[in-house]
Amino acid sequence: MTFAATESVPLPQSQVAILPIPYGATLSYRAGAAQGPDAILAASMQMEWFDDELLQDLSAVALHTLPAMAVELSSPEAMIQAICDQAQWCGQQGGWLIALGGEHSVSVGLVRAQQRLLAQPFSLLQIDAHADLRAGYQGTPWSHACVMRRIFDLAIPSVRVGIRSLSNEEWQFIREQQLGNSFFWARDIVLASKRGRYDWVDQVVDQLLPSVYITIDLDGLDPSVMPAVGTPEPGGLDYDTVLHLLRAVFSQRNVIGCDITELSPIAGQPASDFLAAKLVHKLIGYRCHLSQL
Ligand SMILES: [Mn+2]
Repeated sequence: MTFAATESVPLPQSQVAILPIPYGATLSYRAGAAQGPDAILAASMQMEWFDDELLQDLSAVALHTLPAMAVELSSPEAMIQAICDQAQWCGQQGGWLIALGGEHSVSVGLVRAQQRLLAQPFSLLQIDAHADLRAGYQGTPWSHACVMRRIFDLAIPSVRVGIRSLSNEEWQFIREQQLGNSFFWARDIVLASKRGRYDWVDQVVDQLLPSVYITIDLDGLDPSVMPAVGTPEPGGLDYDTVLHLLRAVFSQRNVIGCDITELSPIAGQPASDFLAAKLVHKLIGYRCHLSQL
């Protein structure tokens, strides 16, 4: 299956490459994220290519959909290494990647690949309900609950938006490392957005280096619009707030790649699958029409 059933142009000639990663081995609650990529690709077939906001026909974009990654079951670490190798290869071929998870731990491999590809430092923008800063979880340091701690270990500065769930251990770590300013808590953003205030968006962008990798854990959105996630948390972002933020980042920074993770489809409820596919659509449009390339 390819994104929106488009014919893949060769990777070196593509503007955007899509990498499905159907991996969900360390999930702790609703364990369906391995079905996420197929659900996004299936929903993508139903989307209009014309973007009503950019007023652009995205069918002109040169897309390459990579084959879904084989899931490495020997260990979570082996899977993350395989993802890193694949993303690095894709980058060396000239591909600009949107990866479709899969559980959120896939982002560690994707970010590590960017670090190998890029000579200069870059920031990470995390949209998520969870801090994901645990040192280890359920016996592994490579769990989805540790993804941002592993990225911290890579010395990549991160800005976190939509967070509303963390442990005392994580809070102590945030205090020790003085990471508090990098948190844009869901409760503040939701309230500001309801009042039509978006000054927090400028503050997010101000913290980002010129090059930015974006990781979207779909549970950053509110469960009323995105119920199909492994661990739904109340009090999340709405769809338009996420787009507002993404538009600002794409138009003011060089986005080097993105991932969308944790879609865990619910049978008979296609709205979440459609939201995730539409978000991929938006990322493609912003990349091709807003970016300072
Ligand atoms: Mn999360």
